[in-house]
Amino acid sequence: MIEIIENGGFEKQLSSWSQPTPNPNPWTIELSNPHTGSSSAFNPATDSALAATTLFQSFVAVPVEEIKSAGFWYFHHGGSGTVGLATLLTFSDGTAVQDTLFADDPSYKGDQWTFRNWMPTLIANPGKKLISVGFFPALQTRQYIDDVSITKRSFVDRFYRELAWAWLIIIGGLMITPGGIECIACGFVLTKILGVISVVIGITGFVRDRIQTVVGR
Ligand SMILES: [Ca+2]
Repeated sequence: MIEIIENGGFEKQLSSWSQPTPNPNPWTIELSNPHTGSSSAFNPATDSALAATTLFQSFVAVPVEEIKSAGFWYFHHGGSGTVGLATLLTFSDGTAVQDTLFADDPSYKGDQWTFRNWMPTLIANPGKKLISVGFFPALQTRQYIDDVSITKRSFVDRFYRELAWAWLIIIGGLMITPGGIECIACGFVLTKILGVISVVIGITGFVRDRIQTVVGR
């Protein structure tokens, strides 16, 4: 796994993060309420919300299909207004999608650190490449964010996992094939049973990996 986001835990102040100029809702580093480590990013919602993100990070384009996990932790004080949480995911083709969590959604929580998973929004945009994530200020609500993370499956991860499943299928297949691998200690019937089990495990593992890649779990 490869982490795409730099300084997602805000332990190095706001380095690697950008804010627009001017920014009516500037973000600062807070030491009083970290999710992990010693700091989080804080937005006091001092001015009316901009129709643009006020904190964002850009990175080398990563295909949605290669993303293993994506999300962040938020802590909102109170919770007035209809939109609890809004972020912007920008793609390399110039399009962008808002990931919005409404305040009346059962998964929206106030006054406690809560994880927001970006994966459902990302997998709804197959074939695109993510290049930036950004945060809108919460409406009339002070908010903290911490542990912003996007992980990508490394080539080695994917290669060895698929090789392992393929190996099981090949060996299992040879055990089933007449004149193939014969486990003399096991006997004919047990060799065939072990062969079938190997092939089934190999195929099931391969398919499950594919589904998990798409769903992002
Ligand atoms: Ca932190």
